[in-house]
Amino acid sequence: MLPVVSLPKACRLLVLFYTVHLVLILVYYYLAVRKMDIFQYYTKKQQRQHSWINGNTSMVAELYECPETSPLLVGSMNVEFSKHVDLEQIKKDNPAVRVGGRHTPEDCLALQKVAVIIPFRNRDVHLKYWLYYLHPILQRQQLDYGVYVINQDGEETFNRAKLMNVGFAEALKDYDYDCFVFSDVDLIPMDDRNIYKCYLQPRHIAVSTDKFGFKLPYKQSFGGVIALSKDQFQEINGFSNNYWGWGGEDDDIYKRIISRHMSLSRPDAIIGKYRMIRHNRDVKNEPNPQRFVKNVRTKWMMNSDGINSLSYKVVKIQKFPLYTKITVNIGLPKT
Ligand code: UDH
Ligand code: MN
Repeated sequence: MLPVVSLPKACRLLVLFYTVHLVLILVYYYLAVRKMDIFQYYTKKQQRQHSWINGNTSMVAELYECPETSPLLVGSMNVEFSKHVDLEQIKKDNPAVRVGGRHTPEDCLALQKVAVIIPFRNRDVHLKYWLYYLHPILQRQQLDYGVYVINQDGEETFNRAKLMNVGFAEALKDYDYDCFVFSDVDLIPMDDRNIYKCYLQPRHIAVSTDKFGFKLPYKQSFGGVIALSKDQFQEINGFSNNYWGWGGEDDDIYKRIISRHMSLSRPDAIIGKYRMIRHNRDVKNEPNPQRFVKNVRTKWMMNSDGINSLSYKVVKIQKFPLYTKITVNIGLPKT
């Protein structure tokens, strides 16, 4: 039997033992949490290195994600087409744009990698204005972006939608883009808060164009400038390849979106303001009389007509200082 006097001493030892135990547990947890922090730090750093290597530069910088809203935006802007613009000067004014029209924000990790696809033939004057206005805007929007001008080779009937599909396929060979903005060459945004990025639903970006009195021409319209994520575009099998001549391809892609149970996202009519450079209808892009009949069949045709049936021949790829020009033979309409 223990003597009475030794009992408090045993208690003291017990308390000491449990205190040491508790301290050890606390130290262990503290170290475990720190280790997790360190682990996360390294994964983040790896992400950074990865993004810089993809951007063709060996620089490794301490970067964090860009904010949801860029602090560089200025809001509404004056847009006019009377001033003379010069490609050399545009390049000088945008020193951070890399060859091929690529840009990656310098001090943060862009939230999206955006390929801007422009269907094109014989519109060099319009393209100059587009580059003059859009490069500064896209940089202020803190996007990791590239500009792809898809130039239809030859003099045959124009096919805007097929050129868009080619742009999607070719841009993906260049970089791991996750968002695709499809833009006419003659449309210039009047507000840089209209972000050229992708949303949870396909985005109609050019909603309020001067040509239509700064209004949506009709509720289902989905033309001019639109944005779809890679997944959204694949989900609808891209654009149709079979709209030759002017019109109908924008209503077709709208129907594809609705038939896959997606909806549209749009900016408001103020932020969505656009100017279109005035022009006449181009030769070999006359209104397509078949467009209405084709629009009726979208739902049945879309599974077999789109990026899964796309065929074309690249004629030339030119990496200019402000854009990548891909000249492509897209063939002839089926007779
Ligand atoms: N495009 C070309 N070259 C062409 C045809 C079309 O680059 O020969 C591209 C270009 O990106 C253009 C887009 O396809 O912005 C759409 O063609 P568009 O500008 O002709 O389409 P829009 O809806 O046509 O503007 C309306 C015709 C306006 C005629 C008005 C006459 N008063
Ligand atoms: Mn136009």
